[in-house]
Amino acid sequence: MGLVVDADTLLLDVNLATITENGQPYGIVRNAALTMAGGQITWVGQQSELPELNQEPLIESLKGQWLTPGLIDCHTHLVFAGNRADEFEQRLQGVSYADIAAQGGGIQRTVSATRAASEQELLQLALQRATTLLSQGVTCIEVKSGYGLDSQTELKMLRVARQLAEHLPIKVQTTFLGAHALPPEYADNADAYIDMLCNELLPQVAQQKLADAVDVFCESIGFTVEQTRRVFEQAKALDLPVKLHAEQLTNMGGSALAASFNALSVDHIEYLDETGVQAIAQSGTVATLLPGAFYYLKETQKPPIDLLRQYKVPMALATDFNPGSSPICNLPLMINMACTLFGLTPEEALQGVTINAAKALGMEQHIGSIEVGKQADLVCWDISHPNQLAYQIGNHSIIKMWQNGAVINL
Ligand code: DI6
Ligand code: FE
Repeated sequence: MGLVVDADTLLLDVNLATITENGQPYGIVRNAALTMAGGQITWVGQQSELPELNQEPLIESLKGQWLTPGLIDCHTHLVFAGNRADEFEQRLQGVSYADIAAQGGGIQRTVSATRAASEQELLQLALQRATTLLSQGVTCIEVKSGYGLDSQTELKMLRVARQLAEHLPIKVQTTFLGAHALPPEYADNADAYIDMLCNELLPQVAQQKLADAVDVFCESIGFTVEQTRRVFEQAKALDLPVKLHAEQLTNMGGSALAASFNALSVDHIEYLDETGVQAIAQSGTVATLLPGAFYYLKETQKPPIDLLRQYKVPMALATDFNPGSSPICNLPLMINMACTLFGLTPEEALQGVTINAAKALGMEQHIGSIEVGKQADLVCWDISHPNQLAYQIGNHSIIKMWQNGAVINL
């Protein structure tokens, strides 16, 4: 008796970049077939070895095209109002990002605009951005709060993020980033703001199930390691995983703290040193690289890629899409930038927006690779090899996409 596989859909004559460790670069399987049932992948392998199926599936030949897992943007701030093009002009004149923030620009500008916007307006803006990402092959996004900095607006942002998945065939993971900047109401009293976050806002966020994780901007122009620890302790008490904006502009030791809380990821990390890399290697924390912010801020300090490789830290890649340091709504561009700016290989970069991005969201059991048991979030590309996804900028054509096994109308 051979294996009988459950299948409502059968894809034939396809080349797969499975992004699994099957001994081939990119986890390639050529001349493959794939079956799905109930939104999950039920069989993957050489077409010549296709087993018996339990029903008549819908059959589709992909004519030798390439399939990858759906891309995952694991770090975005895509719910916000307004833009900061004038600050871009100032920065081109030589004013630094930190100076603009110190003068009341930067994040505060976006906070004012986001507080003033209605939930509907924010949703419309966020839907346009999420639709853009979806059209690039992105089937899952993470979205942070952090442009409200008061209870009302932080909750509004998280509700908007949650609503994206009701309107679009895209998965959304939300992250509470109340500790993104100090709001004007708490000027010069960061500890009191952290008290408010821990005692009032975070419990509401948890109770309303509005966040899947908690993040802090731990930085010279953000919050201290000690303040970060207090937020993380409350997140832990509420059973929420943590992640951290760490070591972006200076080496504060935030990554080591994050590791001690088994953080899902530490993000940016241009200034991370070997001790920090060792700490995150031990905790299994993902290093999320954000080449868009590096490029936009004209940073010259690169993240410690060789050390991350040496200690086998999984590297994820994301857009950090936000109106200040990375107004870039383009995940495929990050695949290229990670190679050109940071020296990742095209294979590492593709892992960064698939399996390692899934790990950075704690979702690697469900998405991020083409494997039996995972959700059928798939992209069929008009390419002749997966390395083309790193090589080419701006003209990737997508033939077809699936979210949970259902064809996405592009
Ligand atoms: N790091 C960043 O790169 C963004 N936030 C953060 O903590 C920048 C956000 C902004 O400038 O609006
Ligand atoms: Fe960010």
